[in-house]
Amino acid sequence: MSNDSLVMARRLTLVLAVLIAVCSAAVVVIAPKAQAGTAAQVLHYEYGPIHIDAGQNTIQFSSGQVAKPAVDGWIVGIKPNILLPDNTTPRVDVIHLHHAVWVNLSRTDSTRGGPQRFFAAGEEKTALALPKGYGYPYVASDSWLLNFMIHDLVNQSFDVRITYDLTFIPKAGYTKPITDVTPVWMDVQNGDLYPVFNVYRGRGTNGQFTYPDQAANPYGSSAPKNQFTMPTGGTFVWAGGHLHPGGLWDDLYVDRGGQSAHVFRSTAKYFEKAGPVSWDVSLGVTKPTWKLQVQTGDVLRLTTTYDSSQHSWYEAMGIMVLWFAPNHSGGTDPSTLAAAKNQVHYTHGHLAENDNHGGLADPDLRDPSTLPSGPNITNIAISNYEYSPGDLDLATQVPTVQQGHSIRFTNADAPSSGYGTWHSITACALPCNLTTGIAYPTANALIGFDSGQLGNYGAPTAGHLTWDTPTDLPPGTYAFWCRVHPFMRGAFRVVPAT
Ligand SMILES: [Cu+2]
Repeated sequence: MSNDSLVMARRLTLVLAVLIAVCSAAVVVIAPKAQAGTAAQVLHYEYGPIHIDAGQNTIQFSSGQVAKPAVDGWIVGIKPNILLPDNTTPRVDVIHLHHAVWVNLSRTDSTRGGPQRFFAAGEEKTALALPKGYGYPYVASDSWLLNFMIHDLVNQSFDVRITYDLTFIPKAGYTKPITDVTPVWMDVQNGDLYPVFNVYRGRGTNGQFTYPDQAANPYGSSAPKNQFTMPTGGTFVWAGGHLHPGGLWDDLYVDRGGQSAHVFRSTAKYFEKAGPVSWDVSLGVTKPTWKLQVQTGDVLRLTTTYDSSQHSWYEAMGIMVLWFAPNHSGGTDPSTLAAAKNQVHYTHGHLAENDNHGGLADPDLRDPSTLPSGPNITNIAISNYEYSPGDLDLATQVPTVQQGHSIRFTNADAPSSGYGTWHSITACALPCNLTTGIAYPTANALIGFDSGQLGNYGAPTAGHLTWDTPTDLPPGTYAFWCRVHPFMRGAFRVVPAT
Protein backbone atom coordinates (compact mmCIF):
# COMPACT_ATOMS: atom_id res chain seq x y z
CA MET A 1 0.00 0.00 0.00
CA SER A 2 1.22 3.50 -0.74
CA ASN A 3 1.66 5.98 2.08
CA ASP A 4 -1.48 7.80 1.01
CA SER A 5 -3.61 4.70 0.98
CA LEU A 6 -2.25 3.64 4.36
CA VAL A 7 -3.21 6.99 5.82
CA MET A 8 -6.60 6.74 4.15
CA ALA A 9 -7.13 3.18 5.39
CA ARG A 10 -6.28 4.26 8.95
CA ARG A 11 -8.61 7.21 8.68
CA LEU A 12 -11.46 5.06 7.41
CA THR A 13 -10.98 2.43 10.13
CA LEU A 14 -10.94 5.17 12.74
CA VAL A 15 -13.98 6.92 11.35
CA LEU A 16 -15.95 3.68 11.17
CA ALA A 17 -15.14 2.83 14.76
CA VAL A 18 -15.87 6.32 16.05
CA LEU A 19 -19.05 6.78 14.05
CA ILE A 20 -20.55 3.48 15.06
CA ALA A 21 -19.90 4.44 18.67
CA VAL A 22 -21.23 7.97 18.34
CA CYS A 23 -24.34 7.38 16.28
CA SER A 24 -27.32 7.89 18.52
CA ALA A 25 -29.72 5.03 19.03
CA ALA A 26 -32.69 5.29 16.76
CA VAL A 27 -35.91 3.41 17.03
CA VAL A 28 -38.26 1.82 14.58
CA VAL A 29 -41.33 3.95 14.21
CA ILE A 30 -43.46 1.93 11.89
CA ALA A 31 -43.07 -1.73 10.97
CA PRO A 32 -46.09 -2.90 9.05
CA LYS A 33 -46.82 -6.60 8.60
CA ALA A 34 -46.80 -8.08 5.14
CA GLN A 35 -49.94 -10.06 4.32
CA ALA A 36 -49.31 -13.54 2.98
CA GLY A 37 -50.70 -14.77 -0.31
CA THR A 38 -51.23 -11.35 -1.82
CA ALA A 39 -49.58 -9.61 -4.73
CA ALA A 40 -47.19 -6.69 -4.41
CA GLN A 41 -47.98 -4.33 -1.55
CA VAL A 42 -46.38 -1.09 -0.47
CA LEU A 43 -44.94 -1.19 3.06
CA HIS A 44 -43.88 2.05 4.69
CA TYR A 45 -40.76 1.88 6.89
CA GLU A 46 -38.83 4.50 8.77
CA TYR A 47 -35.52 4.89 10.51
CA GLY A 48 -35.33 7.44 13.24
CA PRO A 49 -35.84 9.87 14.74
CA ILE A 50 -32.25 10.80 14.10
CA HIS A 51 -31.07 13.87 15.98
CA ILE A 52 -29.04 16.09 13.66
CA ASP A 53 -26.91 18.72 15.38
CA ALA A 54 -26.87 22.26 14.02
CA GLY A 55 -24.67 22.41 10.93
CA GLN A 56 -23.89 18.68 10.99
CA ASN A 57 -22.50 16.91 7.92
CA THR A 58 -21.45 13.51 9.24
CA ILE A 59 -21.38 10.01 7.77
CA GLN A 60 -23.28 7.79 10.22
CA PHE A 61 -24.45 4.23 10.59
CA SER A 62 -27.69 2.88 11.96
CA SER A 63 -27.66 1.16 15.30
CA GLY A 64 -29.86 -1.82 16.05
CA GLN A 65 -31.97 -3.57 13.46
CA VAL A 66 -33.41 -1.53 10.63
CA ALA A 67 -37.15 -1.98 10.09
CA LYS A 68 -37.99 -4.43 7.32
CA PRO A 69 -40.58 -7.08 6.38
CA ALA A 70 -41.20 -9.88 8.86
CA VAL A 71 -41.73 -12.60 6.27
CA ASP A 72 -39.76 -13.93 3.30
CA GLY A 73 -40.55 -12.59 -0.14
CA TRP A 74 -39.28 -10.35 -2.88
CA ILE A 75 -38.58 -6.61 -2.91
CA VAL A 76 -39.60 -5.20 -6.27
CA GLY A 77 -39.52 -1.46 -5.54
CA ILE A 78 -38.06 1.07 -3.09
CA LYS A 79 -38.99 4.73 -2.70
CA PRO A 80 -36.89 6.88 -0.33
CA ASN A 81 -37.62 10.12 1.52
CA ILE A 82 -36.70 12.14 4.59
CA LEU A 83 -39.28 13.59 7.00
CA LEU A 84 -39.43 16.15 9.78
CA PRO A 85 -41.46 15.52 12.98
CA ASP A 86 -44.50 17.18 11.36
CA ASN A 87 -44.28 14.66 8.48
CA THR A 88 -43.24 17.26 5.93
CA THR A 89 -40.16 16.86 3.76
CA PRO A 90 -37.53 19.43 4.74
CA ARG A 91 -36.33 22.07 2.30
CA VAL A 92 -33.20 20.94 0.50
CA ASP A 93 -31.50 24.28 1.23
CA VAL A 94 -32.05 23.73 4.98
CA ILE A 95 -31.42 20.04 5.67
CA HIS A 96 -31.18 17.23 3.18
CA LEU A 97 -30.33 13.63 2.50
CA HIS A 98 -26.83 13.87 1.08
CA HIS A 99 -26.97 10.11 0.77
CA ALA A 100 -28.30 6.98 2.37
CA VAL A 101 -27.19 3.47 1.49
CA TRP A 102 -29.24 0.41 2.43
CA VAL A 103 -26.87 -2.46 3.21
CA ASN A 104 -27.72 -6.16 3.61
CA LEU A 105 -25.22 -7.53 6.13
CA SER A 106 -26.30 -11.08 5.32
CA ARG A 107 -25.20 -10.97 1.67
CA THR A 108 -21.93 -10.22 -0.07
CA ASP A 109 -21.48 -7.19 -2.29
CA SER A 110 -20.68 -8.37 -5.80
CA THR A 111 -18.35 -5.53 -6.83
CA ARG A 112 -16.60 -4.72 -3.56
CA GLY A 113 -16.95 -7.72 -1.26
CA GLY A 114 -18.14 -7.08 2.29
CA PRO A 115 -21.76 -6.27 3.12
CA GLN A 116 -24.07 -5.90 0.14
CA ARG A 117 -25.17 -2.41 -0.88
CA PHE A 118 -28.60 -2.82 -2.46
CA PHE A 119 -30.15 0.63 -2.60
CA ALA A 120 -29.01 4.22 -2.35
CA ALA A 121 -30.58 7.63 -2.46
CA GLY A 122 -29.43 11.20 -2.41
CA GLU A 123 -31.57 14.26 -2.89
CA GLU A 124 -32.27 13.13 -6.46
CA LYS A 125 -34.55 10.57 -4.72
CA THR A 126 -34.76 8.10 -7.57
CA ALA A 127 -37.25 5.32 -6.88
CA LEU A 128 -36.51 1.70 -7.78
CA ALA A 129 -39.18 -0.26 -9.65
CA LEU A 130 -37.96 -3.57 -11.04
CA PRO A 131 -39.56 -4.75 -14.26
CA LYS A 132 -42.49 -7.12 -13.77
CA GLY A 133 -41.42 -10.67 -13.05
CA TYR A 134 -38.13 -9.79 -11.32
CA GLY A 135 -37.51 -9.43 -7.60
CA TYR A 136 -34.78 -9.12 -4.98
CA PRO A 137 -35.19 -12.26 -2.87
CA TYR A 138 -35.73 -11.21 0.71
CA VAL A 139 -35.17 -13.42 3.75
CA ALA A 140 -36.75 -12.21 6.98
CA SER A 141 -33.68 -13.21 9.01
CA ASP A 142 -31.43 -10.91 6.92
CA SER A 143 -29.73 -8.16 8.86
CA TRP A 144 -29.77 -4.64 7.42
CA LEU A 145 -27.72 -1.53 8.07
CA LEU A 146 -28.19 2.05 6.94
CA ASN A 147 -25.22 4.25 6.12
CA PHE A 148 -26.37 7.83 5.85
CA MET A 149 -25.11 11.38 5.60
CA ILE A 150 -27.66 14.02 6.48
CA HIS A 151 -26.44 17.49 5.68
CA ASP A 152 -27.68 20.29 7.93
CA LEU A 153 -26.98 23.53 6.06
CA VAL A 154 -28.03 25.91 8.82
CA ASN A 155 -27.19 26.70 12.45
CA GLN A 156 -30.19 24.83 13.83
CA SER A 157 -30.69 21.24 14.94
CA PHE A 158 -33.38 18.90 13.63
CA ASP A 159 -34.89 15.49 14.25
CA VAL A 160 -35.52 13.62 11.02
CA ARG A 161 -36.57 10.17 9.87
CA ILE A 162 -35.33 8.39 6.77
CA THR A 163 -38.27 6.64 5.16
CA TYR A 164 -38.41 3.89 2.56
CA ASP A 165 -41.53 2.50 0.98
CA LEU A 166 -40.88 -1.08 -0.07
CA THR A 167 -42.97 -2.65 -2.78
CA PHE A 168 -43.00 -6.21 -1.48
CA ILE A 169 -44.31 -9.60 -2.54
CA PRO A 170 -44.64 -12.10 0.34
CA LYS A 171 -43.40 -15.55 -0.67
CA ALA A 172 -46.08 -17.61 1.10
CA GLY A 173 -48.93 -18.40 -1.22
CA TYR A 174 -47.45 -16.56 -4.20
CA THR A 175 -47.49 -18.82 -7.24
CA LYS A 176 -46.46 -16.70 -10.22
CA PRO A 177 -42.86 -17.08 -11.42
CA ILE A 178 -40.34 -14.51 -10.23
CA THR A 179 -36.76 -14.33 -11.43
CA ASP A 180 -34.30 -13.52 -8.64
CA VAL A 181 -32.09 -10.48 -9.22
CA THR A 182 -29.13 -9.19 -7.27
CA PRO A 183 -27.69 -5.67 -7.00
CA VAL A 184 -24.50 -4.74 -8.85
CA TRP A 185 -23.05 -1.50 -7.51
CA MET A 186 -20.94 0.49 -9.95
CA ASP A 187 -19.09 3.54 -8.68
CA VAL A 188 -16.31 5.66 -10.19
CA GLN A 189 -14.67 5.52 -6.73
CA ASN A 190 -15.88 2.05 -5.79
CA GLY A 191 -14.68 0.79 -2.41
CA ASP A 192 -14.19 4.19 -0.78
CA LEU A 193 -16.26 4.97 2.32
CA TYR A 194 -16.76 8.45 0.87
CA PRO A 195 -16.46 7.88 -2.90
CA VAL A 196 -15.84 11.41 -4.18
CA PHE A 197 -13.69 13.37 -6.63
CA ASN A 198 -13.41 17.03 -7.65
CA VAL A 199 -14.39 18.73 -10.89
CA TYR A 200 -12.52 21.96 -11.64
CA ARG A 201 -13.99 24.77 -13.69
CA GLY A 202 -12.64 24.79 -17.24
CA ARG A 203 -11.24 21.24 -17.20
CA GLY A 204 -12.34 18.64 -19.71
CA THR A 205 -13.69 19.32 -23.18
CA ASN A 206 -16.28 21.89 -24.28
CA GLY A 207 -17.35 22.65 -20.74
CA GLN A 208 -17.79 19.02 -19.77
CA PHE A 209 -15.53 16.90 -17.60
CA THR A 210 -15.74 13.11 -17.62
CA TYR A 211 -14.40 11.18 -14.64
CA PRO A 212 -12.20 9.15 -14.57
CA ASP A 213 -11.36 9.43 -18.30
CA GLN A 214 -10.26 13.10 -18.18
CA ALA A 215 -8.69 13.08 -14.72
CA ALA A 216 -4.93 12.92 -14.35
CA ASN A 217 -3.98 9.62 -12.71
CA PRO A 218 -7.38 9.17 -10.97
CA TYR A 219 -6.54 5.93 -9.19
CA GLY A 220 -2.81 6.20 -8.62
CA SER A 221 -1.26 2.76 -8.48
CA SER A 222 -4.50 0.95 -7.62
CA ALA A 223 -6.70 -0.88 -10.11
CA PRO A 224 -9.42 1.18 -11.83
CA LYS A 225 -12.24 1.57 -9.33
CA ASN A 226 -14.86 2.16 -12.02
CA GLN A 227 -14.66 -1.33 -13.56
CA PHE A 228 -16.05 -4.73 -12.69
CA THR A 229 -15.43 -8.04 -14.43
CA MET A 230 -18.54 -10.22 -14.60
CA PRO A 231 -17.92 -13.53 -12.80
CA THR A 232 -20.91 -15.03 -14.57
CA GLY A 233 -23.18 -14.32 -17.51
CA GLY A 234 -26.77 -13.24 -17.24
CA THR A 235 -29.20 -10.41 -17.78
CA PHE A 236 -29.25 -6.90 -16.37
CA VAL A 237 -32.85 -5.75 -16.00
CA TRP A 238 -32.63 -2.28 -14.37
CA ALA A 239 -30.11 0.54 -13.97
CA GLY A 240 -30.24 4.03 -12.48
CA GLY A 241 -27.59 6.64 -11.80
CA HIS A 242 -26.62 8.88 -8.90
CA LEU A 243 -24.68 12.11 -9.19
CA HIS A 244 -24.48 15.50 -7.51
CA PRO A 245 -25.47 18.99 -8.65
CA GLY A 246 -23.37 19.82 -11.71
CA GLY A 247 -23.60 16.23 -12.92
CA LEU A 248 -24.98 15.68 -16.41
CA TRP A 249 -25.06 11.89 -16.78
CA ASP A 250 -23.59 8.54 -15.78
CA ASP A 251 -22.50 6.25 -18.63
CA LEU A 252 -22.24 2.48 -18.55
CA TYR A 253 -20.06 0.56 -20.99
CA VAL A 254 -19.46 -3.14 -21.59
CA ASP A 255 -15.92 -3.94 -22.72
CA ARG A 256 -15.42 -7.30 -24.41
CA GLY A 257 -12.48 -8.53 -26.48
CA GLY A 258 -11.11 -5.06 -27.25
CA GLN A 259 -14.54 -3.73 -28.20
CA SER A 260 -16.43 -1.27 -26.06
CA ALA A 261 -20.20 -0.85 -26.20
CA HIS A 262 -22.05 2.05 -24.64
CA VAL A 263 -25.11 0.39 -23.10
CA PHE A 264 -26.80 3.00 -20.92
CA ARG A 265 -26.78 6.70 -20.13
CA SER A 266 -28.55 7.82 -16.96
CA THR A 267 -29.21 11.44 -17.90
CA ALA A 268 -29.93 14.09 -15.29
CA LYS A 269 -33.03 16.14 -16.03
CA TYR A 270 -32.76 19.50 -14.27
CA PHE A 271 -35.91 21.37 -13.34
CA GLU A 272 -33.61 24.04 -11.90
CA LYS A 273 -33.97 27.24 -13.95
CA ALA A 274 -30.35 28.22 -13.27
CA GLY A 275 -29.18 25.08 -15.09
CA PRO A 276 -27.37 22.00 -13.81
CA VAL A 277 -26.42 23.54 -10.46
CA SER A 278 -28.80 22.19 -7.80
CA TRP A 279 -30.63 19.17 -6.43
CA ASP A 280 -33.73 20.16 -8.41
CA VAL A 281 -33.08 17.17 -10.64
CA SER A 282 -34.26 13.69 -11.53
CA LEU A 283 -32.06 10.88 -12.83
CA GLY A 284 -33.05 8.73 -15.78
CA VAL A 285 -33.51 5.01 -15.14
CA THR A 286 -33.86 2.21 -17.67
CA LYS A 287 -37.22 1.43 -19.23
CA PRO A 288 -38.73 -2.04 -18.76
CA THR A 289 -37.74 -2.85 -22.35
CA TRP A 290 -34.03 -2.43 -21.50
CA LYS A 291 -32.47 -5.84 -20.94
CA LEU A 292 -28.74 -6.31 -21.25
CA GLN A 293 -27.25 -9.75 -21.84
CA VAL A 294 -23.65 -10.17 -20.64
CA GLN A 295 -21.12 -13.01 -20.61
CA THR A 296 -18.56 -14.20 -18.08
CA GLY A 297 -15.49 -11.97 -18.40
CA ASP A 298 -17.34 -8.92 -19.74
CA VAL A 299 -16.04 -5.75 -18.10
CA LEU A 300 -18.60 -3.21 -16.90
CA ARG A 301 -17.19 0.30 -16.85
CA LEU A 302 -18.78 3.46 -15.42
CA THR A 303 -17.97 7.08 -16.18
CA THR A 304 -19.67 10.26 -15.02
CA THR A 305 -19.79 13.62 -16.76
CA TYR A 306 -20.14 17.02 -15.06
CA ASP A 307 -20.68 20.52 -16.41
CA SER A 308 -17.34 22.31 -15.90
CA SER A 309 -18.17 25.37 -18.02
CA GLN A 310 -19.08 27.79 -15.20
CA HIS A 311 -18.42 25.97 -11.95
CA SER A 312 -16.17 23.75 -9.93
CA TRP A 313 -17.83 20.84 -8.14
CA TYR A 314 -16.16 19.53 -5.01
CA GLU A 315 -16.81 16.12 -3.50
CA ALA A 316 -18.77 14.98 -6.55
CA MET A 317 -20.00 11.41 -7.06
CA GLY A 318 -20.77 9.06 -9.93
CA ILE A 319 -22.66 5.86 -9.07
CA MET A 320 -24.94 3.45 -10.89
CA VAL A 321 -26.81 0.63 -9.22
CA LEU A 322 -27.87 -2.19 -11.52
CA TRP A 323 -30.01 -5.27 -10.97
CA PHE A 324 -28.79 -8.54 -12.43
CA ALA A 325 -30.31 -11.97 -13.01
CA PRO A 326 -27.34 -14.39 -12.93
CA ASN A 327 -27.29 -17.18 -15.52
CA HIS A 328 -30.52 -15.83 -16.96
CA SER A 329 -30.96 -15.91 -20.71
CA GLY A 330 -32.64 -13.18 -22.66
CA GLY A 331 -31.82 -9.55 -23.19
CA THR A 332 -29.88 -7.76 -25.88
CA ASP A 333 -26.20 -8.15 -26.65
CA PRO A 334 -24.18 -5.02 -25.73
CA SER A 335 -23.19 -4.42 -29.35
CA THR A 336 -26.80 -4.06 -30.47
CA LEU A 337 -28.20 -2.27 -27.41
CA ALA A 338 -26.98 1.13 -28.58
CA ALA A 339 -30.42 2.17 -29.80
CA ALA A 340 -31.92 1.79 -26.35
CA LYS A 341 -29.08 3.27 -24.35
CA ASN A 342 -30.55 6.76 -24.21
CA GLN A 343 -34.15 5.74 -23.53
CA VAL A 344 -34.82 6.68 -19.95
CA HIS A 345 -37.71 6.95 -17.56
CA TYR A 346 -37.88 9.58 -14.78
CA THR A 347 -39.31 8.45 -11.46
CA HIS A 348 -40.38 11.94 -10.37
CA GLY A 349 -40.68 15.53 -11.53
CA HIS A 350 -39.80 18.73 -9.70
CA LEU A 351 -40.11 18.25 -5.95
CA ALA A 352 -41.49 21.00 -3.72
CA GLU A 353 -38.54 20.76 -1.32
CA ASN A 354 -36.50 22.34 -4.11
CA ASP A 355 -38.56 25.53 -4.32
CA ASN A 356 -36.11 27.94 -2.70
CA HIS A 357 -33.54 28.63 -5.41
CA GLY A 358 -31.87 31.69 -3.84
CA GLY A 359 -29.99 34.31 -5.83
CA LEU A 360 -32.15 37.31 -4.84
CA ALA A 361 -31.05 40.58 -3.25
CA ASP A 362 -30.13 40.17 0.42
CA PRO A 363 -30.17 43.42 2.43
CA ASP A 364 -27.71 42.10 5.05
CA LEU A 365 -24.95 40.98 2.73
CA ARG A 366 -22.61 43.61 1.28
CA ASP A 367 -21.01 43.53 -2.17
CA PRO A 368 -17.33 43.21 -1.17
CA SER A 369 -16.10 44.78 -4.40
CA THR A 370 -17.70 48.11 -3.34
CA LEU A 371 -16.28 48.13 0.21
CA PRO A 372 -13.11 49.98 1.26
CA SER A 373 -9.96 48.05 2.14
CA GLY A 374 -9.44 47.18 5.79
CA PRO A 375 -6.14 46.45 7.52
CA ASN A 376 -3.61 43.89 6.39
CA ILE A 377 -4.24 40.63 8.21
CA THR A 378 -2.66 37.21 8.53
CA ASN A 379 -5.46 35.24 10.18
CA ILE A 380 -9.19 34.73 9.80
CA ALA A 381 -10.99 32.71 12.47
CA ILE A 382 -14.16 30.81 11.66
CA SER A 383 -16.22 30.86 14.79
CA ASN A 384 -19.92 30.38 15.41
CA TYR A 385 -20.53 30.28 11.61
CA GLU A 386 -18.75 33.61 11.01
CA TYR A 387 -15.54 34.50 9.22
CA SER A 388 -13.75 37.01 11.41
CA PRO A 389 -12.68 39.38 10.04
CA GLY A 390 -14.09 39.34 6.53
CA ASP A 391 -17.68 38.16 6.93
CA LEU A 392 -20.02 39.81 4.42
CA ASP A 393 -22.84 40.05 6.95
CA LEU A 394 -23.23 43.82 7.50
CA ALA A 395 -19.57 44.25 6.44
CA THR A 396 -18.04 47.75 6.28
CA GLN A 397 -14.60 46.87 4.89
CA VAL A 398 -12.63 44.02 3.35
CA PRO A 399 -9.52 42.64 5.08
CA THR A 400 -6.40 42.72 2.93
CA VAL A 401 -3.29 40.68 2.30
CA GLN A 402 -0.22 41.64 0.31
CA GLN A 403 0.32 39.86 -2.97
CA GLY A 404 2.53 36.81 -2.48
CA HIS A 405 1.35 36.28 1.09
CA SER A 406 -1.33 34.10 2.65
CA ILE A 407 -4.15 34.47 5.08
CA ARG A 408 -4.53 31.49 7.39
CA PHE A 409 -8.11 30.40 8.11
CA THR A 410 -8.70 28.42 11.31
CA ASN A 411 -11.96 26.66 12.06
CA ALA A 412 -12.69 27.29 15.74
CA ASP A 413 -16.05 25.47 15.56
CA ALA A 414 -14.36 22.05 15.55
CA PRO A 415 -11.93 20.45 18.03
CA SER A 416 -8.38 19.65 16.91
CA SER A 417 -9.53 16.06 16.59
CA GLY A 418 -13.01 14.62 16.67
CA TYR A 419 -16.56 15.56 15.87
CA GLY A 420 -17.44 19.22 15.32
CA THR A 421 -18.89 21.75 12.91
CA TRP A 422 -16.98 21.77 9.67
CA HIS A 423 -16.61 24.75 7.37
CA SER A 424 -15.05 25.39 4.00
CA ILE A 425 -13.59 28.42 2.26
CA THR A 426 -14.72 28.07 -1.34
CA ALA A 427 -14.32 30.75 -4.01
CA CYS A 428 -17.41 32.22 -5.59
CA ALA A 429 -17.76 34.92 -8.23
CA LEU A 430 -18.35 38.48 -7.03
CA PRO A 431 -20.52 39.78 -5.55
CA CYS A 432 -21.49 36.47 -3.80
CA ASN A 433 -23.98 38.42 -1.67
CA LEU A 434 -27.36 37.16 -2.88
CA THR A 435 -29.84 35.07 -0.89
CA THR A 436 -29.03 31.46 -0.09
CA GLY A 437 -30.93 28.70 -1.88
CA ILE A 438 -30.39 25.42 -3.64
CA ALA A 439 -28.81 27.20 -6.63
CA TYR A 440 -26.88 29.97 -4.85
CA PRO A 441 -24.08 30.44 -4.06
CA THR A 442 -21.98 28.10 -6.20
CA ALA A 443 -18.25 27.57 -6.76
CA ASN A 444 -18.31 29.75 -9.86
CA ALA A 445 -15.23 31.97 -9.47
CA LEU A 446 -12.88 32.23 -12.45
CA ILE A 447 -9.97 31.74 -10.05
CA GLY A 448 -11.16 28.84 -7.95
CA PHE A 449 -9.99 27.66 -4.56
CA ASP A 450 -11.41 25.36 -1.91
CA SER A 451 -10.19 24.42 1.54
CA GLY A 452 -12.10 21.18 1.89
CA GLN A 453 -14.21 20.72 5.02
CA LEU A 454 -12.00 21.98 7.85
CA GLY A 455 -12.20 19.36 10.56
CA ASN A 456 -10.34 16.27 11.73
CA TYR A 457 -12.78 13.38 11.80
CA GLY A 458 -11.97 11.24 8.78
CA ALA A 459 -14.20 11.50 5.72
CA PRO A 460 -15.63 13.94 4.75
CA THR A 461 -13.28 16.28 6.60
CA ALA A 462 -9.96 17.56 5.26
CA GLY A 463 -8.14 16.14 8.30
CA HIS A 464 -7.00 19.55 9.53
CA LEU A 465 -8.50 22.78 10.86
CA THR A 466 -6.47 25.38 8.99
CA TRP A 467 -6.16 26.47 5.40
CA ASP A 468 -3.92 29.07 3.77
CA THR A 469 -5.01 31.16 0.82
CA PRO A 470 -2.92 30.52 -2.31
CA THR A 471 0.14 32.79 -2.56
CA ASP A 472 -0.21 33.21 -6.33
CA LEU A 473 -3.48 35.16 -6.35
CA PRO A 474 -3.27 38.34 -8.44
CA PRO A 475 -4.45 41.62 -6.85
CA GLY A 476 -8.22 41.79 -6.56
CA THR A 477 -11.19 41.08 -4.32
CA TYR A 478 -11.98 37.43 -3.60
CA ALA A 479 -15.36 36.35 -2.31
CA PHE A 480 -15.94 32.96 -0.73
CA TRP A 481 -18.61 30.88 0.96
CA CYS A 482 -18.93 27.74 3.04
CA ARG A 483 -20.03 24.69 1.05
CA VAL A 484 -21.40 23.11 4.22
CA HIS A 485 -23.36 26.20 5.32
CA PRO A 486 -23.94 28.28 2.18
CA PHE A 487 -25.35 31.25 4.12
CA MET A 488 -21.78 31.91 5.33
CA ARG A 489 -20.02 34.41 3.05
CA GLY A 490 -16.79 36.32 3.26
CA ALA A 491 -14.17 38.18 1.27
CA PHE A 492 -10.55 39.26 1.34
CA ARG A 493 -8.59 41.53 -0.97
CA VAL A 494 -5.12 40.94 -2.38
CA VAL A 495 -3.26 44.24 -2.69
CA PRO A 496 0.02 44.88 -4.54
CA ALA A 497 3.11 44.35 -2.39
CA THR A 498 4.56 47.60 -1.11
CU1 LIG B 1 -19.68 26.26 7.43
